[in-house]
Amino acid sequence: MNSPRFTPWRVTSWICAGILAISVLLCIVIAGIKSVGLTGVTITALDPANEPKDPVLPLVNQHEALPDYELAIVRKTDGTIRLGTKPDTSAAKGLHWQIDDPVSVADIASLRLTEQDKIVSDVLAEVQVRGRSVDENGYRFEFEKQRSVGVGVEAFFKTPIGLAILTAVVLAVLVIIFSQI
Ligand SMILES: [Ca+2]
Repeated sequence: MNSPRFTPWRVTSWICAGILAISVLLCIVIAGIKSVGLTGVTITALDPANEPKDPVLPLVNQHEALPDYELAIVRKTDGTIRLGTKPDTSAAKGLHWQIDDPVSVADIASLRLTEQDKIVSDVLAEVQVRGRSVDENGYRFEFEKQRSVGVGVEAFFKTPIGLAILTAVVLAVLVIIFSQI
């Protein structure tokens, strides 16, 4: 009894369409959660008198004795992104780092502020990205965030669930195409 409405291919095709619908829904939900990207950070020294300075020697220019701050994003996976050093600049009035390629806040383990010393680089403060700003070890970290579809989708497809769903979607689409032939 093979009613044309219920051929095995048809049924498979419907199941695949169902998987496709659920996958797309999951994709939107997870991408939505991960879509907040960090676009900039401003760091202010709360106590400028305590900023790290190079030892002032008679021959060293006073200007060079100012701190050389470096900021890095430590990601949960995929390693660290260095945002660059601001040589010989005080953070008393706030130093701003722009992040041209926003990083999903959900993927950030911490932000790490170091002072680039010629001999040893010291970690001055390390914070998690929470809320609008965090004070740590004499420094204020202010975060600029922006929601973007691109950031969410990119972060989503880096997760194991994302990869599994991508595979499922491709297979489902192929089965649907072949079942129509
Ligand atoms: Ca310096």
